[in-house]
Amino acid sequence: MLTKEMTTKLNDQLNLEFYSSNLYLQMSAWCDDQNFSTFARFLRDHAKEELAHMQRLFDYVQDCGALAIVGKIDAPDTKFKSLNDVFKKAYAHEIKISQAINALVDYALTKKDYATFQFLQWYIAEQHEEEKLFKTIVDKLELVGENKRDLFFMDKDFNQVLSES
Ligand code: OFO
Repeated sequence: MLTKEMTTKLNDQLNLEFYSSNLYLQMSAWCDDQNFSTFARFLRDHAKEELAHMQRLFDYVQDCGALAIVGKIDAPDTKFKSLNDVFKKAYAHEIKISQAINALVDYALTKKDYATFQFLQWYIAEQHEEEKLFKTIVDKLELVGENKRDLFFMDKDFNQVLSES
């Protein structure tokens, strides 16, 4: 059984995952608009993954007999300076999500809510992967720089990487 406080915290996280999904969807629109079609596809697919993160939390809250609450979600930014800017912001966002998950895990342990502590382990592993993924893209973009032509070829290369994965 979830306490009222834990339910609120899980619902907050659920809504944060919703925000992540909207953020990546919006970023994908920017990439598409700038003709970075592979990065756009990657971010659109990632937006779907974030919805799955949200759904997992939603189901857990409901399965515990508490009420999942979909709240008001902030609108993400629509303007970005460059592709580099997009992915730096995405990476910074993932770090923020990891911190939120860590705080939740910490809270669950402090309150001896071992079921929620156990449930959250999946998110710990997932965040590790997500941070690694976005960091890799940021590092590659740093190497390529801001030249549009180079970025165009990187978008094509990225297509190759995605189709092989
Ligand atoms: Fe990107 O992991 Fe959820 O938010």
